[in-house]
Amino acid sequence: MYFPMPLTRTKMFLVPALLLAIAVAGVPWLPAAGAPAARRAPNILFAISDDQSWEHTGAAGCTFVRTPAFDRVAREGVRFVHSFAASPSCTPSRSAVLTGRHIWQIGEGGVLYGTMPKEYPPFTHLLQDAGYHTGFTGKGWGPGEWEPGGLPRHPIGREYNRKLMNPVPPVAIDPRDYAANFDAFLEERPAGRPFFFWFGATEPHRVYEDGAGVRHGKKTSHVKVPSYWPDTDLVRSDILDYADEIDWFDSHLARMLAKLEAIGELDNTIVVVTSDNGMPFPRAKVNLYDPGVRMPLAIRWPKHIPAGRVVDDFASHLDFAPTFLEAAGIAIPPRITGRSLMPVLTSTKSGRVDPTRNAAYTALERHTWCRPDGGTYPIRALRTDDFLYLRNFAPDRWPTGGPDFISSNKTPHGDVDGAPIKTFMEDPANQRKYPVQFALCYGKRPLEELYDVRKDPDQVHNLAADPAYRAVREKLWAQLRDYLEKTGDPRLAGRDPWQGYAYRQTVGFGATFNRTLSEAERDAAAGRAAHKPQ
Ligand SMILES: [Ca+2]
Repeated sequence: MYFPMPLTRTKMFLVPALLLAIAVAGVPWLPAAGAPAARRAPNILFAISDDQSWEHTGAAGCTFVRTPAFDRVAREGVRFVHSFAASPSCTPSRSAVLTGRHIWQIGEGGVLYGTMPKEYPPFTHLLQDAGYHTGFTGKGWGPGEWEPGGLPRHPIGREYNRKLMNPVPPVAIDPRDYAANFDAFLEERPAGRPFFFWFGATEPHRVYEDGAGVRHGKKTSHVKVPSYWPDTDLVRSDILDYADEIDWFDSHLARMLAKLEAIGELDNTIVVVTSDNGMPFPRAKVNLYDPGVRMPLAIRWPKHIPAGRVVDDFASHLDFAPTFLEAAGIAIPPRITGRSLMPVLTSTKSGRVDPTRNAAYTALERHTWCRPDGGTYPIRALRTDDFLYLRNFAPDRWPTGGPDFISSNKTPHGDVDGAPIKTFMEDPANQRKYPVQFALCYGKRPLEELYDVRKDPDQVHNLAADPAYRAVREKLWAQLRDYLEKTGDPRLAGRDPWQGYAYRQTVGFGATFNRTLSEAERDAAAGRAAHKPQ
């Protein structure tokens, strides 16, 4: 019997399990007597940190992080240097991973504090239907409310978050013991079933323990501050505190790899390590410059993926869904926009494996509620080997939300996370002291931006108005426009459905903006006393 069920389980659980056993009988990976191990469906461990930019891994050459687990996956598998999230904000990025579609193709799935429309079921449900045991620890899909979108069940699977760290870590670190929760998930796996597990660390999302990086031996002298931030000890220390949380994420990944190795499952597990969006600093997270959307990515699957390769093909987070489905022997539905990475993964080549993988398309609509009317900051971007082209569809708006509105983050410039660097840069005296940096991080932006990324890796010299680059700019806009048209972006047609999407934050000050709640509910959720009766 494939799925021995404990006798204590209810009949309600047994019936679907038996139906499932019948449904998967024809799936080619099902372990048959004497079948070679390589024909078994692989397990999938999907490790996704929260707010980590691409260059902050040891394998990428960063000297102030300690990421032996990521580096091992890269060394024993493939590392991608041109991996891009769909959007630089938690929820839209995760929705795109799960659906394999761009944020302009998934309705309310494309905004922070949105929902998951049932029209675009996540790949995890297809894995479940084929017999996969699925679950997650830490942060899964979100933040938002998936239920109003009408999905019949959770977008990932069962939650494993009950095991807590002992001793309790510093307050800035998530108290949940991710690796122990992975153990709990494995213990509940029915015999003979492959698994999909989502390890969603909440690190290195803010807040940080101030000075933790330096206290743990990191050196401010190792930090290279990009030209768009003030180069001060405060900024360097803030970056090291971020790095310290990357180390935490990696330490749990190391424990998970060790566990899989100990139970003999590591080599039949596709291990993917990435992040959902870039570092929570000005002009990084919630921006379509590289620090906001270019992601670490390493994938390991011995016997299938030739090891030790660095690939510079452009990979999108939309590509995970079709990759996993292909690996599991499940047909890829036509609704998925991403392309399977399997041909690149199984190649023996390094560098550019597939010449057609030469561009990334990224997008932003809404992060926090940081404009009075709920208006978003719409951007679409095209990144190639040589250039970054951005189209700011509403250049009259402040990219950060601006100085005059208290956002759902409870601050002005709400799309910049609260941080030492934020407080420092927004101080009026420092605005005057660092006018170039302040303008780059906080200023309004023109309709078009164009950066020559080979000459200008910080992406700070906008060439869009330079006559010498006119032909390049026109060619890139034509390419981006054609792609948006082909993939049905309402923004291109002048429509703005995003403006009307609910902001579904239900706890804290942000609930003030949740129009799906009554005024009394908003007050209660935001922790304010109810208004006196009129
Ligand atoms: Ca995030």
